[in-house]
Amino acid sequence: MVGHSFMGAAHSQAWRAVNHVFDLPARVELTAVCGRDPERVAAAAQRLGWADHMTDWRALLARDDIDLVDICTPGDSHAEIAIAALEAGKHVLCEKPLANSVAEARAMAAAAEQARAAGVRSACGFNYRRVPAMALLRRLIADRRLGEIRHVRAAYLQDWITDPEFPLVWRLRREHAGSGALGDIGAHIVDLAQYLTGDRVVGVTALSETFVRTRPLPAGASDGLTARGDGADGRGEVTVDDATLFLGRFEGGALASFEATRFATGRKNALRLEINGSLGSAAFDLERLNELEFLDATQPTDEQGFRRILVTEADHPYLSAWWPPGHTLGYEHSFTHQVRDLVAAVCAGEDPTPSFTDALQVQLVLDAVERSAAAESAWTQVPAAGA
Ligand code: 4PW
Repeated sequence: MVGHSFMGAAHSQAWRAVNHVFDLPARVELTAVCGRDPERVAAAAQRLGWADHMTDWRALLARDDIDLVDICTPGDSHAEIAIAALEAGKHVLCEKPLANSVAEARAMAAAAEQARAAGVRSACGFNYRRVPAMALLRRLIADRRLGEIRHVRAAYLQDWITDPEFPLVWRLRREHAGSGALGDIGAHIVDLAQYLTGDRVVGVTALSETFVRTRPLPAGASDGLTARGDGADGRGEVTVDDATLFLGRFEGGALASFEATRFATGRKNALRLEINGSLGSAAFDLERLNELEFLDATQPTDEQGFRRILVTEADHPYLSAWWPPGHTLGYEHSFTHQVRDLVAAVCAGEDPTPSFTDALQVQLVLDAVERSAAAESAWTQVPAAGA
C-alpha cells in the first residue's frame, strides 16, 4: 500500500479483515506500506498491521513478493504510481477520484487496458458501490423494479471546513487534490448515479463557489478531515471549490441534480440519493446506511407508500458473511467488500469494477462540470470515455 493516512487506515482494516469474513481462494498478506516520512510510516506499519515499511514506492514495485498495489495517496501521485505498478505487472487498486485531470485519467485507463491483456487487473476505489443498500438498489434497478428512470437526485453534504480558520490542508489545494468538493465527494455521487442506473451523464450545467479564499497554513500533517494550524505560519490561498452544484442529463433521458459541498453546516457525511422511475422510487442516506427506502408504484394506490427496507438480511448483498439480521454494518465495511470483490475477481481472472475506464467516465463528468462553471454555467457535453 502507498499512503497510510485516513484512506490508508480504512483500506488496511479491510485488507486485515477480508479473509476472516469472506471465503476467498487466496490469502491476503499485508506485505509492505510506503510513506514519505520514515518515522510516520514505521508507526503506521505497526498500527495498521503491515509487515514491512519503506519510503520509496518504486522499491515496492521491485519486490516479487508483492502481487497487488493499493494506492491511497492524494490524487497528484495516482497516475505516476498506478502506471508504473501496472507496467511492473502488479494488480492495482487506486483511490478515487482516479486522477487530477482527464489527461492523467486517460493515460491510466490506457495503461490498464494494456496490462489487462497480460492478466494484470485494476480497479478504482469508489467504495460506496459496496454499501449493501447501494448494491441492493442496483439490483432493484437492473430488475426493472423502478421501471424507466426519470430522476436522480444526489447530494453529498459535509461541513468540516465551515470554520474559516480551518487550516489549508491538501484537500484544499488544486495542485494536490485536482479540485475540491467536486472531485472529493462529487465524484462519489457521479459514480453512484452512473453505476446504479447503468447509464451515463452526457451533459451538465454547473455552479461552483469558494466561500473562504484564504486559510491558515497547517501545522504538521493533516489526518483525513481534521488538522491543526493557528495561522502562526501564515495563510495561503484556497485553490479549489468549496461547493459545486450541477444539473445533468443521462443518455437514456433521465434528468439529474447533484450537489457537493463542504459547507452544509451540521451535515457530517450525508450522501443522499433519491431515484424516481416509472414503476417506483428509492431513497438512501449514508448517515443511515443500513436502510433503503423503496416505493413500489405497482401496488394498489391505497396501499402505496415508501417503506424502509432494513438491509441486513442474509440474502442482501454481502450480508450472508456478516451478522444475523438487524446487526448493522458501518462505513468501514464498504472497504472490506471492495477488497473482497477485487480479490475474488483477480483470482477468477476476471475484471474487477469499477475499471479505470469507468473512473475515467466519472472524470470526464467532473471536467465538464468545471468547464461549465467557468463558462457561466454554459451547457457542456460530456464525451464518452471510449471516444
Ligand atoms: O472519499 C471521501 C473522502 O475524501 C469519503 O468518502 C468521505 O469524504 C470521507 O472523507 C472524504
